[in-house]
Amino acid sequence: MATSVEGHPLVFQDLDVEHIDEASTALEAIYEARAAGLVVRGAFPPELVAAAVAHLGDDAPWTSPNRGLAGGEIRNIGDAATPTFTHLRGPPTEVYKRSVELHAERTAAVFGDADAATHRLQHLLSRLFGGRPASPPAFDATSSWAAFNFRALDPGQQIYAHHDSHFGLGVYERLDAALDRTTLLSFFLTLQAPEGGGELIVYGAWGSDPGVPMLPTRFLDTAAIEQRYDRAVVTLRAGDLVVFDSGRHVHRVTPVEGQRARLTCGGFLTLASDRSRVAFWS
Ligand SMILES: O=C(O)CCC(=O)C(=O)O
Repeated sequence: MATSVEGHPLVFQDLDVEHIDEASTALEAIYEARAAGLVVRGAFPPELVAAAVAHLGDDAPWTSPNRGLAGGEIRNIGDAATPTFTHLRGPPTEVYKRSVELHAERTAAVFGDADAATHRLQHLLSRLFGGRPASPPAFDATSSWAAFNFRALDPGQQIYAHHDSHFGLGVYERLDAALDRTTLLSFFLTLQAPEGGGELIVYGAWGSDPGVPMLPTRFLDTAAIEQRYDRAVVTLRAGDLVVFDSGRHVHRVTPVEGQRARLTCGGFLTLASDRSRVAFWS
């Protein structure tokens, strides 16, 4: 951790999946900004993770929504409800709907089962919210939001500093009005860790802070943020699940080093305003 100069507290819990019931208030604590995030080690069974890695080779149906963003290209299977270089205001609703329609088939092709990963996420997120239900919210009368998408960061690529403030994007008109939009949390599961780099860094800076350092390009000024704010560096192994307050905290993923791509699957989550359930989606 860097020396704290200014910024918000960075409580980041790190626990083994066997102790998950000791974190039954974790999601509320993150949502209410009493903690920045947590890691659940060994959250997914190794055989499910290995099946996914075996099916996420170059012949999988990857797309490159950030093509042209030097050093920041990320490959995806399935859309994320975020701005990308291809869709600066996020995927249009009809584009996202295609991801919804293909989600079960794509997930079965990767994990060898259409539901196993979603059920595991439902179980884990529910445990982190005192046993209350966790599921993807309704997208329309017959389908739910896609539960997660797959991401690959190739050697040399990174995710630049950002915060995930996406509720204003058009596709979120489809999000259940009973869900809290105060902040957005991110979750992701590491399927394949890179040989080096690819760490998640979460800063004590919030995207909403007045004076958070920006470059003339409107990208966040990572060098200035590094100097000014505390940070949590999260090193993830295959099978680890991370949940953090990506809606408020500036964060990034450092450049991947070595020969191997960094593979993750994940999305976003929020709590119902009445705190009765958790909703997660890509
Ligand atoms: O590493 C990932 O899959 C995503 C990291 C990130 O920027 C996020 O979850 O918001």
